[in-house]
This record gives sequence, structure tokens and C-alpha cells, in this order.
Amino acid sequence: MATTTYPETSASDPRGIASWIMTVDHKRIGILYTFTALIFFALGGILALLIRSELALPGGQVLTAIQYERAFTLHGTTMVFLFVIPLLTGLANYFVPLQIGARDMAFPRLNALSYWLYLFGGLVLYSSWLAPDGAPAVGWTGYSPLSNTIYSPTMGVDLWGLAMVIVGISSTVGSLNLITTTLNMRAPGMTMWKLPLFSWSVLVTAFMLLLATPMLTGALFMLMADRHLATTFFQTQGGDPILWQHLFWFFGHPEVYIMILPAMGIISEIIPVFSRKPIFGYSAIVWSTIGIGILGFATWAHHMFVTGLSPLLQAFFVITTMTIAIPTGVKMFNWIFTMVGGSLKFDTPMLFSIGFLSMFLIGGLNGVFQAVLPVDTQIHDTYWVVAHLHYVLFGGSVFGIFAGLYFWIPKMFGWMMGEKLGKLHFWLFFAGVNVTFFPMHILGLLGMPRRYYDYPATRGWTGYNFTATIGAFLIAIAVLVFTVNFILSLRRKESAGDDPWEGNTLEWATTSPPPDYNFERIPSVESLRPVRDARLGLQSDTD
Ligand code: HAS
Ligand code: CU
Repeated sequence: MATTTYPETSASDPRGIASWIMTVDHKRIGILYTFTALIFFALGGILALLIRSELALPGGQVLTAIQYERAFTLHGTTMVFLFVIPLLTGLANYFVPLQIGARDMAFPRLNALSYWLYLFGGLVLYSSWLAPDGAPAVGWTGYSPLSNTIYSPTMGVDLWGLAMVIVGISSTVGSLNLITTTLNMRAPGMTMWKLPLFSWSVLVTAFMLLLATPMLTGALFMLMADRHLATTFFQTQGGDPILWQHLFWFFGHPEVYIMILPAMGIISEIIPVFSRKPIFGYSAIVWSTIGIGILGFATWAHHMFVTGLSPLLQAFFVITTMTIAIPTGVKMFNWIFTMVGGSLKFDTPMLFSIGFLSMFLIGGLNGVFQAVLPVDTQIHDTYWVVAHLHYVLFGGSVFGIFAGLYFWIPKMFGWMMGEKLGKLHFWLFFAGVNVTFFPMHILGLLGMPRRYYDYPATRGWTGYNFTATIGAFLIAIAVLVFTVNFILSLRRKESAGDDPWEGNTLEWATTSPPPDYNFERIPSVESLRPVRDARLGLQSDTD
């Protein structure tokens, strides 16, 4: 393949902040995404601490009922749309082109557009606090008729909907870009069956986003028409509030797998590196990713078992929901077999990956439990569901995200994160998540409903709630430890070298951080582990 030489920089290039605002480099856009998402994580986290402080004890603590509703609406929306997905998008932006041996994304300007739309959407959402009648109080699901003007005359819901549409455009544009890049710009020799698993997971996720997002956008336009044009799509009179739930969950359920698949991709990269073994069952992991991507579109009504679905439909959705445990289980066993017999190294990225396995297992199994129809009719809208969603989303997606950050920050910045504070972060996280969310299972079984700002002292819920609140503060301390670790590591600048972990995939073949053009010569790929091959002299990387 011909080598093109790229000038590093020229005198007319923008510098400083301007260079970040005007950048179209996928790596810088990746960093912008990552840091913006971390800021939204902090905001969502502060809201979570307010929620937990309110619930620590019976009686009013820090929030009024309406403030509490606003807090959990913004908390959920922020964590899903402004933290987890954008952070994973940031890592995808940075690492997919590197992993496939490309010099940038297919459409660099479009890439910048998706970042700026995301930031703008986030600002629109938070501007709702300034609306004359306050932020939305409808939950991240915006159920109708609660979101109609009768119950929510506030402008908050309009800004919430607008923000969702803007963020949706951002992820549609971003998905198209990632798909085109992965399909067309792979290094010579990299067939789809040599594509790294993180890039595979991003590809499937991008297709899911492309198919699911229009459903939410369409539903939001209908909601806005109901609110401002006197239509009655979701009105109790003349329309059907359940229609909103179908449209929302047709988007919303794929959305939850959109949040987990890239995290699964991250740990599929980390586990083999820190087990010093090839991944067990590469093609099984790829097929299960595709399987989850397809099945994920056929399970949405498990969120709606109590809405009066016909028994036939109920049975259908019970079966599809349970079936999705199979491809997920395939992955679980593949990760475990990758570790079995390996010489395991327990550096921070690996700890977070093992944390993922154990937490996600609990979350997944209690998901199957609530997929059992008679069980769900009992525990729907209780704290059981809150426990489930946090075990999979925090124990799964967020652990995956931090595994990825500890793994890849050395590549992004050229220096190592501190190991001691990294391990402290991990253990505080691990303890915090379990102390916060495990008691919620019991609260759910004891009948405590979700989304209530207060509860009576007589129900025996206080101890569990108080424990959960302590756990939330442990998580907050862990996030502070991460922040301190990042700042100290940035000052210390312990050089990472090109390939600190003895990695497998092409991002480790270039310098840390990589030059503007990523690779001086585009490497050719002959196996699943090109960088390891080159390190062991199994193959010379030629152009
Ligand atoms: Fe879920 C609600 C069922 C995975 C996220 N889920 C939510 C909500 C969120 C969420 C955010 O059926 C709440 C939304 C809201 O605000 O209302 N979920 C499942 C099932 C799986 C699952 C079956 N969820 C996820 C992932 C998420 C996520 C991943 C995000 C990252 N979820 C539900 C249901 C509800 C629900 C109901 C609605 C509840 C209600 O009433 O509102 C599966 O994908 C999990 C598969 C993983 C495993 C673990 C590994 C597999 C192994 C194989 C062997 C296991 C077998 C099962 C054969 C199962 C090891 C044996 C079963 C036993 C119980 C022992
Ligand atoms: Cu679901």
C-alpha cells in the first residue's frame, strides 16, 4: 500500500483552545467526548447523592417532592444519554480508527458535528433548570400522560424532548461515521474476521443506534405535537398512552444493549491481554454480539408486562427476553475460559474487567428473574428493578468504561495512571456499588416503589435505605480518587511507551499518544493479534 506523508503541523494551524474547537482529528474528538461525558457523570452523580440523601431516612431531608422528581429525571437522562453512551462513543472515536489501522474516521467533519451536537443537546437539557417553571419531572422514560401538558405544562418537558432529539441526531451521525469507517477503512489484510472485538461491538452498536434512535425521535415529535398542536396521540382521551410506551421501549430496550455491548467489547480486549492468552472463542463472541443486536429489538415489551398485553404477546416477550441470556452467557463463558489457565495479571484494567464479570452476572441473572411474568407483576416499579438496572449499568457499563479508561489512557496521553490509587478506586467502587444497590433488591421484594421521594418509618425499609445511601457516598469517594489519580498521574508523567501492557491490537503499534496521522506506515494484518505477532517476530509489519 502506498505511503502518504502528512505534515505534522503548519504555522497557520490553530493553537490552544481554538485548536480543540476546530479539530476534526478523531483522537481529539474522542478526548472531547470522554471529558465532556465525565463532567456529565459528575453532574448526574451529584443528583444521585441528592436522591440518596433524601431517601436515607423517612421524612423530608433535602428535597421537596417535585425537586426529587426533577432530580431523578435529570439523573437518569444524564447518565444514559450524556454519560454512558457518549463516553463509549468517545472511546470508539479514539480507538476504532487506531484498531483498524486507519488514519482517521471516514467523515472527520461529520465527526466534529456529532460531538458539538452532543454538547449542545446536553446544554439544552440542563438549561431546563432555568425554565420559568423548572426542569422536567417525568423520569428518563417520559411516560405519557405524565409528559402531556395536563400534568406537565412546564417548558422543562419541551427542553428535555428537544435535547433528546439533538442528542439523537448526534448519535445517528456518529453511527453512520463509525459504520462507514469500519466497513471501508480497515488496514490491508484485516478481514471482518480479524476485526478486533471492541471494533466489532462498536459496529453492531452503531447499527442498533441507527435503527433505534428514529423511534424515539418520532415518538418525541408526536409528543410535541400533542403538547403544542392539539393532537391526541398519547392522550387518555382520543389517543393511547400505552402507544408511547411501545415507541419508547422499542427504542429504550435496544438502548440498554447499546450501553453494554461496547463495554463488553472493552473487556474482550482487556481480558486476553492480562491473561496472556488469545481470546477464547473469538467468532462465538462476534456471533453473540450480532445475536444480542438482533434479539435486542424483540424484547421491548418486557418493560410493559403490567400494561394489559394479551397473554400471547406476554408469552412471546417472556421467551425472547429469556433467550437473550443465551448469547450473553456465551460471552460470559468465553471470558472465563480466556482466563482459565492464563498467567493472570491483576492490573487496574483487569480488576475492573473482573468486577464487570461478577457485577454483570448478578444484574443479568436478576434480569432473567424479573423476565418471569408472574414475578414481574409483583416487582414491577419497585426497587428490585432499580437494583437490576444499576447492577447491569453501573456494574456492567460503568465498570467497562473505567476498565477502558485505565487501559487506554496511557495510549491517549503517553503516561501511566497510578496503580495504587487505581486499585483503591476499584475496591471503593466495588464496595460502593454492592452496598448501594444490593439492599435495593430486598427493598423491592419488601414492596418499596421506585420514584417516591419519601416512605413511612413503619415499613422496615429504613435500614436498607440508609445502607444504600452510605454506599452512594462510597462511590462518590471512589470517583474523587479517580480524579486525584488522574491529576497526579498527569503531573508525574510516568512514560507509558508505545505498548505498556504488551497489547494485541493495532492501537499499540503506534506511539503514545499517536501522531496526527496515526501510523507512519499502515501495518498489514495477518492475524487477530498483529502487535503481538510483530513483538514476537512472527511477522514483519510491512506496508
Ligand atoms: Fe434489563 C429493566 C430483563 C439486561 C438495563 N433493564 C431494565 C431497566 C434498565 C435495564 C435500565 O424482563 C429499567 C428501565 C426503567 O427505567 O424502567 N435485562 C433483562 C434481561 C437481561 C437484561 C433478561 N438490562 C440488561 C442490560 C441492561 C439493562 C444489559 C443495561 C446495561 N430488564 C429486564 C426486564 C426489565 C428490565 C424484564 C423490566 C422490569 C420492570 O418490571 O420494569 C439479560 O440481557 C441479561 C442476560 C445476562 C445474564 C447473565 C449471564 C448469563 C449466563 C448464562 C446462564 C444463565 C441463564 C439464566 C441460562 C443472564 C451466566 C438462568 C436464570 C436464573 C435466574 C438462575
Ligand atoms: Cu429491556
